[in-house]
Amino acid sequence: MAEETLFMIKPDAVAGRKVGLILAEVEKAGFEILAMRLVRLTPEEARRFYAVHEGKPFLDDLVRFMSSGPAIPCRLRRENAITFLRERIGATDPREAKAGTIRALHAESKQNNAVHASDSPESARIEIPFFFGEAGGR
Ligand code: 3AN
Repeated sequence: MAEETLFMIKPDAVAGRKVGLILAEVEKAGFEILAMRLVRLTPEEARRFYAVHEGKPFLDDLVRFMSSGPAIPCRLRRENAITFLRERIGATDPREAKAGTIRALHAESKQNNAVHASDSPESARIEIPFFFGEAGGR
């Protein structure tokens, strides 16, 4: 079944000029780009986006990183999009990510890990409207 997910190229990958390479990999993997923006998150927005990590020791640094420069959220569609994209991006820590995954290729560290992808249908239902509102960005 065709499914939608929220994908985001994080500030490290935008600053590192990896946007074209990463989008090429996403398109080669069969995803359709339904909407895309370039946004600079405020610290408040970054904290709200990562609300599930409230109380974690890395949250303040994560918020600083995510608001340090522009990021590119994308609304993507594909068969089995959520599970498939999570496999394509690889583990949170690039040292543990399988060879050939986006994080193995492009991430710097566990925090500066190049990309985000919704980890469940519940997350996608919250994360897509976070960036693309009621009208879905179309
Ligand atoms: P994923 O992005 O693989 O779903 P999450 O949801 O556990 O991973 O973490 C969200 C983000 O928080 C990660 N993408 C990463 O930037 C950061 N993060 C997670 N765990 C750590 C950690 N132990 N130290 C530093 N940053 C972390």
